[in-house]
Amino acid sequence: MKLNVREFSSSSEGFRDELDALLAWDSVSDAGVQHAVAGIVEQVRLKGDEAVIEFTNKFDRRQVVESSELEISRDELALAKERVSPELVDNLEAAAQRVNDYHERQKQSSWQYQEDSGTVLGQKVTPLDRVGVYVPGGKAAYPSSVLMNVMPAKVAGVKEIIMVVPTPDGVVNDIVLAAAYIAGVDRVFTIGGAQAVAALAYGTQSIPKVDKIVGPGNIFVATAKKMVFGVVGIDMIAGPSEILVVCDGKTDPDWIAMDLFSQAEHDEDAQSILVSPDLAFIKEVKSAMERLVDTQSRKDIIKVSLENRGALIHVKDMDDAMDIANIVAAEHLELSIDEPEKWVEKIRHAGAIFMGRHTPEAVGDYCAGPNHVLPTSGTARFSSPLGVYDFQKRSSLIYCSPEGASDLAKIAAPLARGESLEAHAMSAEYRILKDA
Ligand code: HSO
Ligand code: ZN
Repeated sequence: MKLNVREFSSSSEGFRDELDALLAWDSVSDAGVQHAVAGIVEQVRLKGDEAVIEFTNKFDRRQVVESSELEISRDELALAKERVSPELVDNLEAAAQRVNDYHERQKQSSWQYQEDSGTVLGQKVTPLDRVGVYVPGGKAAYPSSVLMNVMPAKVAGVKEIIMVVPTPDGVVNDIVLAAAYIAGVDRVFTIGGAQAVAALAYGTQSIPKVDKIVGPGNIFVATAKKMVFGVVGIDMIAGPSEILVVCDGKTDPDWIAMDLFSQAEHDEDAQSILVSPDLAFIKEVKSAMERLVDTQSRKDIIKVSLENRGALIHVKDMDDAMDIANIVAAEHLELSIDEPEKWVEKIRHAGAIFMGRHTPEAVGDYCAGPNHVLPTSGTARFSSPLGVYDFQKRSSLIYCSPEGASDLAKIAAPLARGESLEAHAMSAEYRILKDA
């Protein structure tokens, strides 16, 4: 089967333009969607449960009458777990444990220091009180994402975690519910879309208002999250999955083909790119992909994704490859090369870096330990994987000793007068010690 994948070379004229065109991605900007979402958010804010029930019945084709029908209890989650095969439950639990252990190391602690005057300065770290986790229904219902979104919040010490998941036609996904049980979600509501985001942001009679909303969703969910940002915190607006594989030509081409497929199979907009200094190897990977693609259950999605946004890029050498990796700032970067620990030093921008030939991105998606919620679309230039720090916040601590206050007032008061703020100046000066 012939595959249509862009092939180009970093030494060709116009390479940078070609690369930029390949990477271009327009996230949330549809005016029609904006308008629809604004209407839904407003209705939920004004009418609460009544609007949530109305939109849920309409969009998920349900017949909910009472808001209590929207909640799934912890006992029901436990029953869902019973319906999942014991092997799968074991694997979910093993993954949860590894994700937990990794994230434990991310916990930030409060700190303080004392100055000679006795003044103490510090930072107090506190978990968020209540967090909402959005879990998509339908084709992108990933139990692994339940673990990845909930575990860091748990480790941070968030008191209450509320999960929302749409159940179109009332169909629940037992594996998603089992993952919620294992991860320790406190309450689950079977709602989705912009109405779920609005319910979490503003609270309704039966759905508690949260402090932050995390989790991926379709364009309606992403647009709603952007809209309620400020009322609540949000994690990020995730774009389609991406993988950039840098290979020196010495890894089995079948392995690389499958690594590229593993992200391409997520959806038609996903992006899989191979960068290599070995042109013959690029051809081998291409033939491997052509041989293997029809063995894939999601071959139709893979083909479209590779045709739309895939690329095979020939580079001069490994330094050139590293430069391109830094421009792309990929969500997932595989360094399928010798001495990855040496080359990784050159990488400045990537969501997660998979080092060596034996580290497929797929293990990171499930169970290696690090989070699989990662910055996409080049946002790794300025943002980081979802982590415990996203569920902790910081308060500054200041304790002034009498001597310390007196000293600081002498600096503060003139600065306050420079801003014409007399009350500030006097408030500080009242603390100046008479005999100092
Ligand atoms: N690779 C996805 C996460 C995922 N993969 C979930 C499989 N399941 C994030 O880009
Ligand atoms: Zn994946």
